[in-house]
Amino acid sequence: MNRKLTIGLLLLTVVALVGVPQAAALSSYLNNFNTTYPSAVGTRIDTCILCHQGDPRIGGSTDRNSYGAAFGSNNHNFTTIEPLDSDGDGFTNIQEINARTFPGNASDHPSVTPTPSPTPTVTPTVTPTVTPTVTPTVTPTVTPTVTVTATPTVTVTVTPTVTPTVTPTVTPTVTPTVTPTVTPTVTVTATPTVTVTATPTVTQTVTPTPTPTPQPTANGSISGSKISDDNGNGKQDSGEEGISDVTISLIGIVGTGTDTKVIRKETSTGADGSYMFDNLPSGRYILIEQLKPGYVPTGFVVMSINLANGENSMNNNFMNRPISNLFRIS
Ligand SMILES: [Ca+2]
Ligand SMILES: [Ca+2]
Ligand SMILES: [Ca+2]
Repeated sequence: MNRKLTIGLLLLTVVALVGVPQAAALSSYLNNFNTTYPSAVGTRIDTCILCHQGDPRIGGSTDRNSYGAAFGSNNHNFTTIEPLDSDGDGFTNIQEINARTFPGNASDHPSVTPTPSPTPTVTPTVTPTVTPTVTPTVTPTVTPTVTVTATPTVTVTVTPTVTPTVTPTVTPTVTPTVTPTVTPTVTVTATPTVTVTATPTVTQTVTPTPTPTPQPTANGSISGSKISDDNGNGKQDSGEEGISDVTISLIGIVGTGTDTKVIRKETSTGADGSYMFDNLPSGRYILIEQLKPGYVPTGFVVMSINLANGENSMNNNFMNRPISNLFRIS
């Protein structure tokens, strides 16, 4: 072996001792990234500048960018920093990884505005400790309390509210509206039309006929006798005869108003003692007898007679007793 080959081997050993640890550390994190996100293997973000300012393999800066810094401060756990937006470009780290953009470079981000997903990935560290203790204690206590309290409260409240509201509203509205409307319409229209038209037409045709009072002017008479009342009892008995040739005077007032006039007449009794005045109009008359010597009156000396139209007033007798038998006991 010559001297050049020996020096070459020494250089490779130095490079291996100095440069390899840095490159091995970087590739181990990148291998860890590729293990976590297998679909990203071989894409544009499967490179050192995912976490660093530059690519150290070509002389770039090894300083970590914002994503690499977050990775370092979270115990080198890619899953933990998925919900973070390390470069502040509006997209979470996992969104950028899925879109193959660099989560540590704000100028490189997905072209389409993503739908912001609310913090789903914070849960993984919290979930395993919370879930097992909550679930078993909640389930048994909830089920029995729901079943028991639901049944009694529903049955009790339905029954009392339905019964009282139905009964009072139906009964009062039906009864009053039916009864008053039927009765008055039938009774009123029948009675007045029959009774009114019959009465006035019958009564109006009666016309009184005036009866003219005729004025007959028939004459009447006044007659009588002068009787010899021998026993003086004032009436004519059998055997008592009339007294002849005695004057009977008549004075009458007849007519009315300006036609009033006085009638004066005289006559003498006949052989049987009778007398008569005829052709006398109606009026008020006075009869006066003339006493014959030897006689005294046993009745009226003067008679007053109201003679009606055409009346014949008879038996106007004058009773005279002879003085010769005045003291004889009859
Ligand atoms: Ca971002
Ligand atoms: Ca970015
Ligand atoms: Ca006599």
